[in-house]
Amino acid sequence: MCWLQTVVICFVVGAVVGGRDFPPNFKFGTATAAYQVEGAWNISDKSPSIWDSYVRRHPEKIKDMSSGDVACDSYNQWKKDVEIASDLGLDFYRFSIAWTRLMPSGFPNTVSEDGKKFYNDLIDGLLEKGIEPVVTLYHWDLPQSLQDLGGWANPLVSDWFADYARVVFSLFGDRVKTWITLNEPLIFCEIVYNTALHAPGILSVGVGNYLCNKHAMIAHAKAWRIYDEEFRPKYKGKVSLSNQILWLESETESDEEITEISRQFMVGMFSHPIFTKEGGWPPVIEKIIAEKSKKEGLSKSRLPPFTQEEKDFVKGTFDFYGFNYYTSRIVKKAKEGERIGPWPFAGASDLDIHLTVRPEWKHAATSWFYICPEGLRRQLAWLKEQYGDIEILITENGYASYDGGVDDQDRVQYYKEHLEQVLLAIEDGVNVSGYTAWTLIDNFEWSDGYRSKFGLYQIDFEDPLRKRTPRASAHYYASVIKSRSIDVDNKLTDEL
Ligand code: PNW
Repeated sequence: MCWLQTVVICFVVGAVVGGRDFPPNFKFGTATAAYQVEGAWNISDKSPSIWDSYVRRHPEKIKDMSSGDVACDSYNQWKKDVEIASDLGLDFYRFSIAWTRLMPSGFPNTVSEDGKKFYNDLIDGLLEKGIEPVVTLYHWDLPQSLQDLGGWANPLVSDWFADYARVVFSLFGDRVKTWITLNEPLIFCEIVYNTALHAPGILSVGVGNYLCNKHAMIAHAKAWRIYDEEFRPKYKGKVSLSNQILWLESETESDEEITEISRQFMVGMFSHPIFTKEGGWPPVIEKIIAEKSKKEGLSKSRLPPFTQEEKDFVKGTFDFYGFNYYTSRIVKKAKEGERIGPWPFAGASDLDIHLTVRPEWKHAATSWFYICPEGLRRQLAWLKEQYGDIEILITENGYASYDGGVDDQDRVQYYKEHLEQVLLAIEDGVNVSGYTAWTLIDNFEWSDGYRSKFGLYQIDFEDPLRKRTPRASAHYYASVIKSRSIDVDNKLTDEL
């Protein structure tokens, strides 16, 4: 073989292999959320959250009539969670703090000793194993006492949240360097008030959702500014929020405009106020809702405006972009009387669109889940185009199955295909700094109860100790982390 051939072959092989490897500083993690895993719902001085109340008032809203009362019992079994996180070789573990466990009255006049100890132990346990704690302040479990005062529809919620954030930063900020203020306002505002399918189960279509959206943006900004002024100088951490995004694609070229408007609706609503120079709602969305509200005979838009002062206060309150990705949709203009299509969609009522999926996208084990790995890369490119070259941390991505077995090759496939898209996005020049698998262990999947499973580890929910068993996907993910490459064995072995 002549030298030129050798060089060409080496170059091609190098490019292919290189393209399958993650950059050396890329971080891998898994995520959970307090209500989904902790259990111990009424232990010690913990007060009820909106989910504790919701599953009692509306057991019929949960497919298997279950609750998170015990869940994975992580409140008692947290050492096992740390152990398996360490077995996987995780760089970080993302979990959330239950506001009602740490501050039972919802206000900073009560800080629970038990709550403090639980999160201190968990954080220290992770650090001892060399795993970085990534902490979410709010993953949907508002204190019921604050819900009784209006919850996310009351503008005061941003002060309640800010007070809570200050307590959390002051207790754990010395050891936690990456913070997520809010998980998916799209879901806990838009979906909740437009469908009442999650706690608190209040239906207020086109009104409650927008109040919540605005208050969530202000709450996030207050928390970020508190961190920035009072904690960043000594702790030097990073704070952002996590947005859940369905990649939206147009069916035909003529639907491109409405598709872009839909993206602004779904992503822009929770990003434009924070991540753009001008701040505030995406102008196109503000206009649509104002016009609709006027036609409806209202004196003001249902979307509460930001004052200039509020715009300035909210914009720029980020250190990275937190992004949760699961699925995609095709957007078409709705025909007369046509419904929005497969749940969920932000502000469905104000956009006359119909969402579908491509026939080749396989359905996973929950109503809204169709598999489209390419959507992840396209969404990452769109985020860069819209908000600039900012660091993006993928804070969730994972697969739902009904089958709880351990040889979960379909989940392995999902991870492989999505990690491949992350690599391609990095090649495209998007600054993706890390990836989080949802989720470490099977857990309470909100209105699906325990029917759909997302875990790398299977949980035996019949076992009082909630035994954790690694699935093939856990072996695969551990190998990916170890080799920093996606081309690894996906067989079930007894290594973990
Ligand atoms: C996220 N969608 O919710 C949440 O952050 C997790 O608590 C949850 O368990 C996980 O994803 C799986 O559901 C989502 O409609 C809710 O595309 C809805 C969607 C995606 C994620």
